[in-house]
Amino acid sequence: MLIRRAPEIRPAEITPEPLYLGRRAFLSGLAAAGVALTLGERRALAQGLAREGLARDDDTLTPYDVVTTYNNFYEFGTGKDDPSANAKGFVTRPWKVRIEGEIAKPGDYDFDDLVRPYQQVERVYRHRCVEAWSMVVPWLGFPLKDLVARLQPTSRAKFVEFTTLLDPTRMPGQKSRLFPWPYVEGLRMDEALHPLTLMVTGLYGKPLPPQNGAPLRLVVPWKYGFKGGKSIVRIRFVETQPANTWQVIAPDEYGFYANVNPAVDHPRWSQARERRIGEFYKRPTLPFNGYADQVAGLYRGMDLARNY
Ligand SMILES: Nc1nc2c(c(=O)[nH]1)N[C@H]1C(S)=C(S)[C@@H](COP(=O)(O)O)O[C@H]1N2
Ligand SMILES: [Mo]
Repeated sequence: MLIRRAPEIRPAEITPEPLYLGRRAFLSGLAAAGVALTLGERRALAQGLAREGLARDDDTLTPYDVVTTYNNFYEFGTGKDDPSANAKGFVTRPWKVRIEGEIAKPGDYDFDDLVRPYQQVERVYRHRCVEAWSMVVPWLGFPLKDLVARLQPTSRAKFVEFTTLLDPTRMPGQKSRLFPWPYVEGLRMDEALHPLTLMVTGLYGKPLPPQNGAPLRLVVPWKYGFKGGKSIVRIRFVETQPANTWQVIAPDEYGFYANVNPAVDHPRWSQARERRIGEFYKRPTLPFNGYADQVAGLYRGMDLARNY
């Protein structure tokens, strides 16, 4: 239901008419339409997608300009507008991804060769930062489970670890000692195999801009945004739970699971509500960011207030 084949963009579909887009050309049409949609168009498009099970009735796509200029990517600075400014000349070809650990087929893959076998899908996901703001983003990518299946994990593979590029000459933020670089994130195997978990290569029908994690990043829509490591160069299958960067630097504030949970406050602020970027009134945060029906079963029997 959630998987959509990226349609061919035919000239007849290059029209910003929102309902037409929602029904027929879907998100690929957004690139052709120049992604300069009005609020009404973004709302109508999201409502069309809601009917297809891709969004909620109260979701409106966050404008392309906002998604690509309001970013968290500390390798390019800590301000929200730093990454779009500082990542401008970031070169993402050639790009190697090392895949190793508990799998039958380890190796160094060229990015383009790595992603080529997978059917690209377009998914509108709510994107909730731990800082209590959120967006609605039309991502382009492929389910991580498709990649994992091809790599043939061994029975010892219990977690997957994702590592961002380490290169202070290209990522100026890494000259600061803010983090123990490189940035590392991780998922439990069943989370990695969940069909909602995406390896993302683009947004709004276009290749991923550097500030959003080009050429390859992780997106796990029921977790806080920091679980989505950007500009990934290593994917490692391991037996023990990876030490993810935010948990390493602030273990009393950030856990491994990081499931969106309005009932568990951050020690310094509430997680009960969130500000959708571009909206004035805060809205309630939903358990598992609104994906509880699909993912709550992964955590049955776990104390989610302790395992945050
Ligand atoms: N390598 C790396 N990945 C990262 C981050 C980062 O600083 N470095 N920030 C995370 C946080 S806190 C969030 S909310 C999301 C933001 O993704 P976006 O800028 O595409 O919205 O990226 C996550 N991935
Ligand atoms: Mo975040």
